[in-house]
Amino acid sequence: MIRSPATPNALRFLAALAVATLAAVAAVAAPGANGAGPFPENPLMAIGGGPFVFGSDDGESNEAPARRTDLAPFSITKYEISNRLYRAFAAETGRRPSFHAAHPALGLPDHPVVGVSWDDADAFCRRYGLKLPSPRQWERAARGPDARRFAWGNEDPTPAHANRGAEDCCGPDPSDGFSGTAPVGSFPLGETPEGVADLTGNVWEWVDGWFNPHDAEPAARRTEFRVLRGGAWNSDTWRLRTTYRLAFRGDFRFAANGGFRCVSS
Ligand SMILES: [Ca+2]
Repeated sequence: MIRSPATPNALRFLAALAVATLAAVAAVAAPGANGAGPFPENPLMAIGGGPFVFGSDDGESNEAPARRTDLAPFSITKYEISNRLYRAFAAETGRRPSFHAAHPALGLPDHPVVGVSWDDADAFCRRYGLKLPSPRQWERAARGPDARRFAWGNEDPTPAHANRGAEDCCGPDPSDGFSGTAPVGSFPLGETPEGVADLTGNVWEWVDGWFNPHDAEPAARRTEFRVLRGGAWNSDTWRLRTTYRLAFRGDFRFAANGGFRCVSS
């Protein structure tokens, strides 16, 4: 049994399982330019530096406090990492395939890889000269300098904005066209103004570091849990918010709704 400081979250994350039983290092783009990076099908998108609001006083207690902070420019993959890219990585390195690699729906090439541990995700990014996003980088990419509630703005998610779940926790909402993962980039209306897709919904995304209180600076203290962000295909509106944090054990690699993307900084 997985133990978590946020047991309801853990149960909801695990609930996804039941629903879903169903090269060489390349050149990395310098921050500031769109389109380059190691994956032609998943370009790095430039995210501006400067001040932004990190954290929230209107969410769970672990999202507080909201504070203005400065961040250097960086780049982030436009899409979640796909099964196609993860398969190539596993073939190159001999690393185990994702847990759901052979699943007839979850394992489709254009869908985001799911069934990967935090270490798997970290190793993937490093293989290509990238890293997992820091919590600040992920949150800045998702909410922008204007403290958006969702990747696209402050309006609640609609079936056209994101692959999200039912409001009656924690199943899928097929009205958005998908009862599980969707091919990455299926919701252009839900992209951020800087052109990053699926930061809200589709699959949760591992971020760098450990689960610590936001006001613990630095947040590098090792704990039992890693953190995922952004909500997934079975998340309600509350969990899709850009400041929501899902604590989970990093070695858990069986979830059908957890993946990742990478940054260059
Ligand atoms: Ca996502």
